[in-house]
Amino acid sequence: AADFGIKEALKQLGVQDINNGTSTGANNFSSGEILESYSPVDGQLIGKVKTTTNADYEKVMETATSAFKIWRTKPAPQRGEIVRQFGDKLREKKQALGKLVSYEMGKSLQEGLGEVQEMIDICDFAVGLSRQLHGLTMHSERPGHRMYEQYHSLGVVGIISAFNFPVAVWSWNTALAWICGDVCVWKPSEKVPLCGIACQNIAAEVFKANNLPEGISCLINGDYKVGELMTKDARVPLISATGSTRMGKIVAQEVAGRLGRSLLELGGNNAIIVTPDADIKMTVIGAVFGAVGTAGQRCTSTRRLIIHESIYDNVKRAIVDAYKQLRIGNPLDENNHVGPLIDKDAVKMYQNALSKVVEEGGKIAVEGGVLTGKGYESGCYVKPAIAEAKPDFKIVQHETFAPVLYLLKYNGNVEDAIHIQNNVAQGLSSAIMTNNLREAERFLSVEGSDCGIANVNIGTSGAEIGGAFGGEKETGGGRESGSDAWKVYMRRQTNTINYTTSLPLAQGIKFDL
Ligand code: UN1
Repeated sequence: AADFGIKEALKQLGVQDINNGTSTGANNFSSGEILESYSPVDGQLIGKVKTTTNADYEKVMETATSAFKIWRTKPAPQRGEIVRQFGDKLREKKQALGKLVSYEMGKSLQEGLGEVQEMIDICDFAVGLSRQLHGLTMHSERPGHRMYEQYHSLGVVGIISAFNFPVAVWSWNTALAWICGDVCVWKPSEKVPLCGIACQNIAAEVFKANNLPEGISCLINGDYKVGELMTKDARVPLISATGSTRMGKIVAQEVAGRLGRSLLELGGNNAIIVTPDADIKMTVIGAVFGAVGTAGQRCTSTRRLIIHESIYDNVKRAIVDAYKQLRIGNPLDENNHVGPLIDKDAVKMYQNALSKVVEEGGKIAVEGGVLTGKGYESGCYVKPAIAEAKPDFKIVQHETFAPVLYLLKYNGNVEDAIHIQNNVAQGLSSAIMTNNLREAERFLSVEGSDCGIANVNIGTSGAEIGGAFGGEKETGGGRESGSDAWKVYMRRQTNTINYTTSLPLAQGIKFDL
């Protein structure tokens, strides 16, 4: 654990605290209104940031587009070397950055450090990938011709990220975009602006030490209006946006309207199916971490448990017992499991979900509530709650970004459980707990889970960076991080070369002059 305080962490990250003026971060032209960042941990003002005006944005785009002209000409493995150095800097700053994530966003320190570890992991992945940006070669139908495809850098990548993973999601995009030869403009969530400044400073340090243009990494600050500058801007060929389905639909239409590309990672309504053949002990660990980790504010958080009626009471009892062990409090204290929600608006949405589920006929199995008193002064700490509900309740169909878990009962066979699991608008993460091979394989088959992530004997959250991350339906269809997610950050070109002295046409077409 880090044995220094938040002030020291801010200092190490080049972020000014409240007593020392306003942070802008490296290569940031922001001159607009002040944005204040309050910690949900203790309600204290941590620091201030200036927002990006339209004129500032133009300056950012100028540096980004001119940096792209230089960056794209560097061989990909050299770009990989820069990302390797960036990963090393993150290793150095892991404690400080993990601490800031925990303090500004509210997730537990272990999870804050875990998030920085994800950044380091994606850098390692990207370094290897920088020598593997492969295209295919094909056999031409024409004699003396060669045909192949290659991937070229795309340009300026606009990144819009959410408060819940204030640093990792940016790095999943940047680490890949950078080795692909793109430059990035990032709008972090206005709820966690200091995390943005800290990351920007780390990146800028690496580019500067290598005499590379600062514009390879750019930061813009503010709310959705600042994001809109990018989504409407034809100079930004790719927008990668993480957040609510509501936001994603607006971004998708805006970007599609100019025929740009978008990579969307939106809401989930993730379920674990618990069959009669489930290992109950494993189920409890997976479900409880999935439901209360990050205070239920992960896109992959477990929202629904779909439990077979024959084991329903047993599973319910085991989970309710486990909830009694949960310690809620300051996330920087490693003894606590659950920290605060991001802000009071989130607390209202949590309360709303709990009253809605009762209104619709649900039964509370673990009582929720907002915590008050010593240590809970920020007003953002809530008790993780469990409600017994029906799959078709409106509130169960809806993603509430809070620690509210719905227990749903199924009878019949695994197909019935799969039907319940798929019968929601979202399609991010899903899991089945079973030792029955037939059930597991059915769950993974074409007739099984319709989500982008489907796990067996693992919960819904905590994906590794090596796989492609994202989901279907209202989750937006994008894939980030591992596997071949890099391809969306590049443009593909098909090349045919004729090395003869005649010009035969494809499809055998005769055209004699
Ligand atoms: C998110 O919540 O935006 O699988 C991403 C997980 C993390 C990523 C979550 N690796 O929970």
